[in-house]
Amino acid sequence: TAAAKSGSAAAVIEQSVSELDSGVSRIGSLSQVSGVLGCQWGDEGKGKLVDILAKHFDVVARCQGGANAGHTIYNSEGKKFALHLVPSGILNEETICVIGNGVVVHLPGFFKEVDGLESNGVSCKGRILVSDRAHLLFDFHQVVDGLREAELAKSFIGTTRRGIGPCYSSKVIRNGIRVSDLRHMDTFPQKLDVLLSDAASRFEGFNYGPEMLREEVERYKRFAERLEPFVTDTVHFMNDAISQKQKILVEGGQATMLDIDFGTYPFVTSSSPSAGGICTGLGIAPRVVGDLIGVVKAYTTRVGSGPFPTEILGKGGDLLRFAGQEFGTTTGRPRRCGWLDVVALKYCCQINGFSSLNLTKLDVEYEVMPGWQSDISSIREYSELPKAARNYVERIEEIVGVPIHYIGIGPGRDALIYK
Ligand code: 2SA
Ligand code: GDP
Ligand code: MG
Repeated sequence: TAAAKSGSAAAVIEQSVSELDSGVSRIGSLSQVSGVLGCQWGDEGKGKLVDILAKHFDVVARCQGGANAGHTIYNSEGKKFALHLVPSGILNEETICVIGNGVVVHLPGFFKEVDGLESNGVSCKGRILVSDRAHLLFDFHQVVDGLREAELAKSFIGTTRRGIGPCYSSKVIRNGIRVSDLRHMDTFPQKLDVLLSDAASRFEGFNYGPEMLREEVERYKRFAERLEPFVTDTVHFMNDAISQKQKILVEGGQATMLDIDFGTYPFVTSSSPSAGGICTGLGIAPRVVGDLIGVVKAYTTRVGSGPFPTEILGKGGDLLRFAGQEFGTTTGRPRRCGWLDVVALKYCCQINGFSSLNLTKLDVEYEVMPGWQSDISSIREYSELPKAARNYVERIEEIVGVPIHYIGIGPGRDALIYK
């Protein structure tokens, strides 16, 4: 920083405190109910921002999607965490994490994630609430996901194969099984039998018999017992928290270009990762939702098939993939890479009405511009960025008409410039 260059220790401390203050006051002024949503095709760095913001919020809630999401976070010691179903507020001890009614919950995966967090010293006890209305995603949904992809052959979607589409199909066709159904184990086997028989009659490759049902029911009896302390009427919880003036941060999974309504259909996910999903996925009123921060990468990535107008094929794409470490957090798949698509970003801003943006991975952007060949990852003040980098940020603001308040220049908690 300028102070560091001038060499005075007191000036350095004073300056870093004032930089911190500007960031904290910006975060502090976010609305009581705020949200962090993806602006492209996912993996913009939502998890990192949610983790940073979480200590200023009482509750962090997921409202849609499931374990298809992959949110990578580094804690202050640089330890890496990859979260899928558990909200990215979990690393902040004071935060309560809600898995809302709009989420689809794969219990074996959920317990594995909780065990992994606990064994890494993150206490989850009493801190994760799972909606009694959330739909259960069974292993068979994952099998069906794979069978559907195989059936589509060359036109496959490129799903994460986490069973998301098939589980939301069960929900919408109205024979899905919800978390609250685990409290009625007498009727559970019959409900599961309907789902499994359906899958077996639809797919030749799906083997199903009484032994499979019996084993799955026994497994779910054990899961039901273990899940009970987490189960909550989260609609009630969220609305109570709002009346008690608690601060709530909603964490989006995936992104608007993958939205079932607004994305590049049919190459989309099966939920609503844009603003509307917040109300339907948590049971809170639109008028309580305030600031929404859109997270956008300085370039674009997408995993899976589907249109990608600014994709860079060949060497250029490879360069971005390696510089940005663009590999799926859930599946490890290489992500397709390309230029920032400002037309798509503008469309996304229209749909979601963002109050500000978090531009991420500016440190990775490799466009050759005068004065921007340097490593910007240790810069913490906007004015210290190379002129070409600032021009880039300001041009995006100008085109999309939303201020960029947060700029990512590294994966760590401290690697954020508050503009
Ligand atoms: P699905 O599994 O039915 O939701 O897949 C449908 C489309 O949605 C895309 N999708 C994603 N895109 C980016 N990131 C996601 N999460 C993981 C990550 C992905 C991974 O953080 O890296 O590890 O591969 C995610 N989840 C779903 C998917 O690619 C399909 O295009
Ligand atoms: P999410 O799904 O939107 O939460 O994003 P992912 O976690 O799947 O992918 C984003 C990746 O970029 C993660 O590995 C983050 O640690 C990393 N990341 C986030 N912000 C930045 C940034 O500003 N610069 C760099 N180099 N990496 C970042
Ligand atoms: Mg991701």
